[in-house]
Amino acid sequence: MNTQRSAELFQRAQKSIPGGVNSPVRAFKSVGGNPLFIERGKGAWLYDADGNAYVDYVGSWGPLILGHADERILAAVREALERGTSFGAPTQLETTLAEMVKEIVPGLDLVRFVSSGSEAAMAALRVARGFTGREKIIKFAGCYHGAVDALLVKAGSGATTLGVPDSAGVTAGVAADTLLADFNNLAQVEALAAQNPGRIAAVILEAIPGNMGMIWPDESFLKGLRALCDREGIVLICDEVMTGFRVGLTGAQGLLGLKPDLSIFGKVIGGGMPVGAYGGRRDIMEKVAPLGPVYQAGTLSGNPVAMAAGMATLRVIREPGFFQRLEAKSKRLMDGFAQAAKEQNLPLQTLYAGGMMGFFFAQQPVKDYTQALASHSKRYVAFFQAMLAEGVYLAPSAFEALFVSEAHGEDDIAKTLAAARKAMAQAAQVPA
Ligand code: KE4
Repeated sequence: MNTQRSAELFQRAQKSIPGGVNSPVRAFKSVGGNPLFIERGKGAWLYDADGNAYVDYVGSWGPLILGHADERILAAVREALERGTSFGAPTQLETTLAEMVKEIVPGLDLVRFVSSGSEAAMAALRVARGFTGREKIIKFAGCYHGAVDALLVKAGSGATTLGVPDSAGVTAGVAADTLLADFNNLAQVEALAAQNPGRIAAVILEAIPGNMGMIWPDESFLKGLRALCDREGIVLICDEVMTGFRVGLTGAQGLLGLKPDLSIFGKVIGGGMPVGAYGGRRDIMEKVAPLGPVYQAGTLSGNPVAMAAGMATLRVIREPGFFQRLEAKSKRLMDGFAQAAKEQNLPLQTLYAGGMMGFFFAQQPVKDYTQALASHSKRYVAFFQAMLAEGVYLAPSAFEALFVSEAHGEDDIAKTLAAARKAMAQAAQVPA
């Protein structure tokens, strides 16, 4: 596959942008080779600067649940654009999208829009600290909640991909207030709570992590977290930036019966435009300025064009049958990957929920960060490169999730599974 033009564009980009990318995971560092420069996308397909075409399972890291350049979203954005791009004043669109989100996700009394998932995570932590008057927070190794100082401690996604789960520049003072536990390990959380009585403001988690690969929570773990937070007066924050409106219409919390105090969202609710959101219990959210003493603000928060893209997306995905059809595609794909691995005698663990998928080259199901890191990431790299050569674009990291869209059709899935059979043979060449 000729990728000369991408290589030239990458050289040029590196002269002006750190690493030539505006987000580290895009740099292909852990999978080798140069990142592809994308010219355009349509439906399930991406087209790079050399004219190569790929069936896309990154979907801009989750937002594009309807596929690239969906006509319904483009029409909504064009209509909004005609009226102006931004006002820095309230618009009806923001209220309508907030009402749509509240209608879909139970327990959201108030919602505030921001421009990214990181911003939403930062704000949710600040509100939890302002509400409780406490300073410490608990996060889980391998969970990623955005590029937020307090949360870049044993973080997943690009931080793990690049092997820098604890970022430079995060001060000891900030990190000292971030307590760490292993995902699916309730005993560790109980011990942290016992060692820090009355000092923990919040527990934050991805209820179905997708940033150390995709991992399934133990039911007892989530139930135990909820009970512990009730008992200790700790704010339970569910990070649904990736899983919200993705693993099912009501996200991981709806799928798993979790009732968080605050939730954060992003990705799908922006339909590919910059949107994040945080919201939840009224008594907590009423601490947010201008109602209360917790300050949070943003020039482009609730941007009307972004709101229009989000509304157009939610109008489609809330229709009956949408997630059944989407999950059937995920099942076809993961079952096909498992079958292809079996033909090569390769141990493969697969997971899917709604339009989100994950797989590990591992003997046993992966339940936490340590086990994720122990999976055979070199086999992932071989598989990734072989799939790319076959025109299938997977996440350029073993520590991410994959996303299917409404636009992925039977032919796209058949092409993907044919490529997977070849790519598994390549992965099998990598010694155990
Ligand atoms: P953003 O600031 O990137 O919009 O959202 C941060 C975030 C928060 N919470 C979860 C669960 C997330 O997955 C993310 C962002 N996800 C990564 C990919 N796993 C975004 C890709 C990137 O960093 O370039």
